[in-house]
Amino acid sequence: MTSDRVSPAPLRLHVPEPEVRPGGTPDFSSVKIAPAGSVRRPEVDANPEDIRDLAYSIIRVLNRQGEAVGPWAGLLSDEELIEGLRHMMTLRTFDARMLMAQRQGKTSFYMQHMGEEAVSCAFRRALQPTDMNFPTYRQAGLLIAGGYPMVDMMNQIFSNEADPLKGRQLPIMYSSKEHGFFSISGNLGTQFVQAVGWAMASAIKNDTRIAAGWIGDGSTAESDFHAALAFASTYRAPVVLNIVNNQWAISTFQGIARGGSGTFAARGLGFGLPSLRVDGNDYLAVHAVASWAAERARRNLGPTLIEYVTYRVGAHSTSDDPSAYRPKTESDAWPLGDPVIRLKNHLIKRGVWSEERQKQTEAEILDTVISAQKEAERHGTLHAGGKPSARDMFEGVYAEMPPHLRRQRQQAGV
Ligand SMILES: Cc1ncc(C[n+]2csc(CCOP(=O)(O)OP(=O)(O)O)c2C)c(N)n1
Ligand SMILES: [Mg+2]
Repeated sequence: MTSDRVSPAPLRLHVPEPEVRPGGTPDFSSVKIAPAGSVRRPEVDANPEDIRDLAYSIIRVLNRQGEAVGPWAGLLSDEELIEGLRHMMTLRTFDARMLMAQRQGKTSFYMQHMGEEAVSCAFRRALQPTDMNFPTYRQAGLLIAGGYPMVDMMNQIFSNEADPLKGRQLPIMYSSKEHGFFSISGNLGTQFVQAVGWAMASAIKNDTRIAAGWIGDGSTAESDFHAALAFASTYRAPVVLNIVNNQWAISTFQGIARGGSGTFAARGLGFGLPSLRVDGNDYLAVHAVASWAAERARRNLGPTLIEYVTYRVGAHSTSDDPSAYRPKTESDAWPLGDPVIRLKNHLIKRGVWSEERQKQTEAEILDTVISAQKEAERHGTLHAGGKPSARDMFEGVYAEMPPHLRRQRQQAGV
């Protein structure tokens, strides 16, 4: 008889809390980090069932002494690594200049990559130029490392007369089919399903191109993330599914979206996907794991889920102030270090680089970025100079313009 029972305690929810708040001492002691070189490298055709442990560790190549160690090391030549360092440094300089341009009112908005440069720069090297990325707003390294002209990126940021997207996208939401960079969508999560759909289409057409989907830790809470995994798993789509866990989703710490799964990579296990976790601040590790996954996709062995463990050092965007929600020194305490410094130290250790060459290269890159900026500014900035024509609004949407738009265009006199 239910009426005799003691009434149960009221129900309540569990709301995860970040360990430290502003004013507190940063603490990453709960981040378990496997020693560099300690995680095995399975064969590319490994059965996902046999490598479930890789979702709970962290694949790392560069150790604290700057040496490349273990089974994931040794894929890139000295020249390729130096080029990789240059890409990351270029992205960092590009960010610094564009952040300043935003403060000067030359663009309305900017988002930087500080701390996460290795992820997109090293990933790009693992793909073929004809493969297709479905990026978020924090993977401009795909363009920089893919040789996309910086001037075109800046023209887009300034929404000027030479903006390849004609002012139709928010600044930094680039798009370039030729460079395998699908138009960025501000609606989080959508890139993941589209990447899987594109990969399925590629297989249906008997093509050889693979796709890469990109999502942030916070955005994995979107339904699209789970729908993408279901389709990728069922049809074994030729796609690499990338989760960039930079610890924060604007002001929300990663514990909210991660839930009870332990790691973001572990989400893939329920879908039977090979799920790997990698040190996102280690250029060599990112490249090695991305190459493993790309080969798997290309050999028709199906999708791979990769979690990049990294840290968003800067603000979420120019509209954000992180001091409101995390200690100011938190990034200094991040245990995986800085991707640029780590690769630099590795190259010095290899005897192919020096602090002096680093300084020279920094100066060279700054010159290149400044001249690109000067060229872009000649085409206009947010409040000065040339703008895309109002006529552009009507172009490139319909093969045949409907009568009501033709009338509107006539009325506008463009
Ligand atoms: C569907 C949707 N919901 C909310 C937003 C607002 N929003 C923009 S960025 C962001 C945080 C995303 O965090 P994360 O996925 O971790 O990516 P990160 O910015 O850290 O790279 C939010 C909530 C959005 N753009 N789209
Ligand atoms: Mg995030």
